[in-house]
Amino acid sequence: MPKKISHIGIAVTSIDEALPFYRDVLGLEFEGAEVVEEQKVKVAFLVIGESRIELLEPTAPDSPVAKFLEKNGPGIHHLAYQVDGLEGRLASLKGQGVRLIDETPRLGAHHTRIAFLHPKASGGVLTELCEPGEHK
Ligand code: CMX
Repeated sequence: MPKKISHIGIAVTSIDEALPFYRDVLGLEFEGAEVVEEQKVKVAFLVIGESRIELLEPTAPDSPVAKFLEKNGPGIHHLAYQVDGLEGRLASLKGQGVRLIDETPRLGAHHTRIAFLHPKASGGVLTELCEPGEHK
């Protein structure tokens, strides 16, 4: 079983413009921001219980988040579940015929290893599985 909701990803055009709502209006703890080169996004994390809100700002015109914003505007982009044994889970999902975007994990924020399932395989919700690395 997945262990918990790791985070909810929200696509924004500008983290600087979106952050005050989450940090100052809702009062969530701002944990920090970083660029995830491999995903062509800048991310900012806000802590909520055991989970996080992840604001996603594209860093390049060909970022997946840029395409999402163009099509849908800002809003909920993906749901991420924390799991153990990410490679094994991906192999098992593949064996069940689930359409994967990433058959092997990629590097995400916070030294986390991540992999996405295709939204067409999960009822229209882009789904991420993630497993914290040794630094988290
Ligand atoms: N949630 C739900 N559906 C989505 C979606 C999303 N975030 N993004 C795309 N889709 C849907 C589209 O609406 C479209 O559906 P229709 O065919 O019914 O119109 C379909 O998926 C194809 O979408 P597209 O706009 O043509 O875009 P692509 O196929 O080029 O890419 C996807 C879509 C999901 C494969 C791509 O965005 C991807 O690989 N995402 C995973 C990586 C990622 O999102 N990284 C950013 C976050 C990184 C992080 O959190 O660190």
